[in-house]
Amino acid sequence: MSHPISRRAALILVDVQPDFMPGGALACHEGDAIIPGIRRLLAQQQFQHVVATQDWHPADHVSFARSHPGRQPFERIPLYGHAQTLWPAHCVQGTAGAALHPDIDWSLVDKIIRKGDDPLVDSYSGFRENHGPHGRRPGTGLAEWLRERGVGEVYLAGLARDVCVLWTAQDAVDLGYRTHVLWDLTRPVTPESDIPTRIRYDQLGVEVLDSSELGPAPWAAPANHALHQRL
Ligand code: VGL
Ligand code: ZN
Repeated sequence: MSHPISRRAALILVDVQPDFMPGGALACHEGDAIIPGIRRLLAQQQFQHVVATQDWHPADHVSFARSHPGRQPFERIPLYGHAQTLWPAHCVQGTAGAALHPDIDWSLVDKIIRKGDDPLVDSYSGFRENHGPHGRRPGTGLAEWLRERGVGEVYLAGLARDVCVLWTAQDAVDLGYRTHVLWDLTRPVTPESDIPTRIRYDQLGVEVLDSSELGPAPWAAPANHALHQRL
């Protein structure tokens, strides 16, 4: 309890979806272990702004191994001049595995950003698509949404800490946000990558902390609230 949360901070929940959890199509190691902590964080209402991303692919998405005859999941192929990892089919639009996780009250979230719906382009970051056929990386609308609300700091949690959370953090840093990752509320697709992943966050200038270190949010304290009601 040493890390106060600014009024200008947003919590971004990345891809909290059953397909990234045990039993899902692209399960992260212990992916479901983040659920209780995320529920606790949302119940505490310490963030002025909360956003969620949702991986949302068509059935024939370019990132699926099955879209490339002869290829296997987790192989890498060149695509648009960059390496593309081929994944098992996951988060197919309208399936249970693609839903926002049913154990979280999503009415506590202000904005949901769907990504990965272009059949030809993957999208790891919540801010913009991966490289596509035209070289550009079109935005998802998240940066504009945050800018309109004066957000200057982001806290990331969700899945996977070595893929979509990492790419979202990288873009957040590039866009000038003070960027934090709540390490205990993330899990990896590849647990063996945890040490290099952690080093990568450090190199990016991302502050890595645990959710237990958060709070209070001085602007939201009950005492302040009572004072404002009297004024
Ligand atoms: C993700 C691989 C493919 C993620 C999404 O949410 O980290 N990883 N699509
Ligand atoms: Zn995906």
